[in-house]
Formats: sequence, structure tokens, C-alpha cells
Amino acid sequence: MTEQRDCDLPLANSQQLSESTDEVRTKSVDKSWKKRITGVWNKARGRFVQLLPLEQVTQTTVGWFSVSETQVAEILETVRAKLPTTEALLIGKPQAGKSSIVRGLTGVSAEIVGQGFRPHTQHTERYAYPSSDLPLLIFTDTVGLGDVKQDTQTIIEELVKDLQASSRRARVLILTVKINDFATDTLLQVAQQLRKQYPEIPCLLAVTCLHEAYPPSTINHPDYPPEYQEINRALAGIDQAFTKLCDRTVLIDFTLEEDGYEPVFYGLEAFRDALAQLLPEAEARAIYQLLDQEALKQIGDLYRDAGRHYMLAFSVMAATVAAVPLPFATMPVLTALQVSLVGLLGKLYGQRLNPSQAGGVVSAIAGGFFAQAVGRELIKFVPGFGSVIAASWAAAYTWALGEGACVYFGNLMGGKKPDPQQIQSVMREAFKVAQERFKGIKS
Ligand SMILES: Nc1nc2c(ncn2[C@@H]2O[C@H](COP(=O)(O)OP(=O)(O)OP(=O)(O)O)[C@@H](O)[C@H]2O)c(=O)[nH]1
Ligand SMILES: [Mg+2]
Repeated sequence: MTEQRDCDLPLANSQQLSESTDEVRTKSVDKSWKKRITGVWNKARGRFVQLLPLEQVTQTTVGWFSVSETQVAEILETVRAKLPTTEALLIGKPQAGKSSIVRGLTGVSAEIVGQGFRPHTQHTERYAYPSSDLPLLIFTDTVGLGDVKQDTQTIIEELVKDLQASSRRARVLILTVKINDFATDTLLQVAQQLRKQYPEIPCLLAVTCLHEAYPPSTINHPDYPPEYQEINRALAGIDQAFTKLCDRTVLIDFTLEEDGYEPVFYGLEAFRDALAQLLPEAEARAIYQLLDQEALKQIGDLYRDAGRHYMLAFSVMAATVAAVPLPFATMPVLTALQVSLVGLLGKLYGQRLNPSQAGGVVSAIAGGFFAQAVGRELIKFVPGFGSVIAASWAAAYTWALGEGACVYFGNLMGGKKPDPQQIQSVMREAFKVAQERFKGIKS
């Protein structure tokens, strides 16, 4: 109290001295308090004005506070390196063109292709692409579905067993259907079951033997893609049945050289592109599944570290605001600060939140802390001492809120439902640590 007055207050004049000292003292105490408050307020306001272009400040800091994609890519690469080669599993009715696709992509001899009238592939065969010493992709050619000798359930069980056997692999399902084949119930059934059991495996629908639907006079393939009505009509029927099941559809016509069509592998580029678009997704999903705790933790730490830069800046800002000895006056500003922090952390984790959504996250994760926040404001009524407490408390609370938000967004990023217990315990722990750190933070 005393030193304050010494430095700030202008000296009192003699006439006033005659008035009862108490009154003077109280007036001067009031005046000094007011001056002090205005002084502190101006300082805070001054600081705040500096802080006001929050958005601007935030923008520049964002550049500093983002997670380096290269670091994330490096971690993912270590996981990817452990990933076995991706598998493209071909299924379809006999003579639908499964082996022709393998031949078209890998260049293996035409022996694997049938004559077009009786089932040819007798057992599952794997072919490496582009070569066995550098297998980027494995094509698994299966036995035609719906072959009289085998019942559908057995075929499904075998396929599922296959899929389970190589669960660590990234996989793409390739359904092959001839353009003019409408008896596809078995295939549909099998595909439905597989997709239900393995929703994470992307699925490509390859519609084959296009020229069987060309207008009779057509002697060779038109420019790709073919625009004939007959094709579109047939396709509409197939699409209706299969589109819900497949992520992409591609039209192809892979013939044998002696069939005299040019090009022999009509639609090969489109097929490659469609596959190429599905592979990263397949690999991303497989990588994600393979992401062991270690890699997940490493990536989580990267994001957490970037998040902590924000948290430090905002905790200091919160302390500065909270130090203003006006109980409750700073609450709205503090809340706005914390909502901005959570909004920015959301952005860091790839979530786009508007302020009210960020506010929703704050109240969702703040839990019991909020009530305490109010309690803390009350302490401000304790002259001097109060705002120091309030300042370090606000800093620690803002920090803990940041840690909680990182867990929340980390869960979402990992495709998990945010776990309130986990968030609360992380916040409690972080609050304790932060309180130590921010203890005696001077306003
Ligand atoms: N024109 C044309 N013929 C095709 C196409 N795909 C396959 N064929 C022909 O249809 C016949 C069967 O082709 P495959 O590739 O062996 O069919 P698959 O699905 O492997 O048959 P299975 O091994 O019996 O299950 C062969 O004569 C192929 O030349 C296509 O896209 N266009
Ligand atoms: Mg075959």
C-alpha cells in the first residue's frame, strides 16, 4: 500500500490538510486506489490494445505454430516402410475378365486368360506389379464366383480367410462385371458381405467386355470413353446395383491380340488412374491401422508441441487480463481468449471451428474447472493478493484447457470419440504443473 502511494500520488495542498485527516486519508486512499486501478487498467488496456489485433497476432504466430508436414511424413514413412505390399483383390464371375486385368497390368502371358466359355482360373494366384523384385502392388486373381461346383457361402468364407490372413496389408477390392451380364446376384451378395466386414477396403468396379454392347456395325473401339447409348443403358443397370458398394467405376475392354481390337487393353490408363486414386486411401487406411502406439505418440507429440506454443502465448495473455483487479470484469475477455485458443488448436489438428463451436468445445472440456474460474474471480476482492492469484490461476487454467483441447482434437484426428475422463485427468494434471510454473506470475 504505502509504496504505491509514494510513487503515484500528486502531493496534497495545505487547505485540504485542514480537513479531518481521516477524510483526507480516505479520499487520498480512494484517489490512490482509483489512480492505481486506472493505472493498472490503462496498463492492462495498453497491453490489451497491443493484444487487441488478436487475429493479426494470431495469424503471424500460426506460421510459427504449425506442425511441420515433413516431420509427420517422416513418421508415416517409417510406418509405411513396415507396410507389406498393397494387394488388389480381383473378384467376379467366371470369364468376367479378372485374369485379363492381371495380364493387362502385369504383362504376364495370356495363358492365364480363359477362352471365354468355361471357368479358367482354378485357384487363387498372386501376381506382383510392376515386377516381383519391386512389388508395389500384388494382384490376387481368384476363382470365378458362382461357379456351380462351389456355393457362395464357402467362397465368401475363403475370401474372408484370405483377407484376415493378410490383415496388415493395404488392400483394394476390384469387382469385375461384364457390361451385358445382369445375373450378378451372387457377386452382389459376396460384395455386400465383404464391404460390411471390411468397410475400410476401397472398392473399384471394373465393367469389362464393352465391345459386346457396341452397336453391331462397330468394328473397333471409339475414342475412350465410349459414348454409345447401348453402353450407357447397360451401365445404368450395373451402376444401380453396384454403385452403393463401390467407390469408383471404370470401363475397360481387355482383349487378346488375336481378337483384332486396338488398343488391346482399351481403358488401361483410366483403370490405372482409378486404382491410383484408391491406393493412397487404401494405404492411408492401412498405415493408419498399422500406426502403432509409438508412431501415434510421435505424431501426437508433434501436434502437442505446436499446440503448446499457442498455449504459452494465450496463458500469458490470460494472466495479463486476469491481473486486472476488477472481479468478473475480465471474465468475458478471458473466455474470448480461451475460445480463440481452442479455435486455433482445432485448426492445428485440421478441424475448422467457428467461434461458437470453439465455445462449445471449451464448455465441453472445461467441466468442473469453470465453476472454479468463477470462484477465483471472487478472490480478486482481496486487494493486491487477489489478482496475483487470479492471474496465475487464469494462466494455469488456460494452459490446462489447451492440453485438454489437444487430447480432444487428437482423439478426433485419430478417428476416436473424445474421452471426457481422459481429457479431465489430463487437464487436472496439466493444471497442477502449470500452476507451479505460473506461480507468482507478476501482473
Ligand atoms: N472383349 C473382351 N473380352 C474380354 C475382356 N475381359 C476378358 N475377356 C475375354 O473373356 C474371356 C475370359 O477372360 P478371363 O480374364 O480369363 O476371365 P476371368 O474372370 O479370369 O475368368 P475365370 O478365370 O474363369 O474366373 C477371355 O476370352 C478374355 O479374352 C474384356 O474386357 N473384353
Ligand atoms: Mg481367371
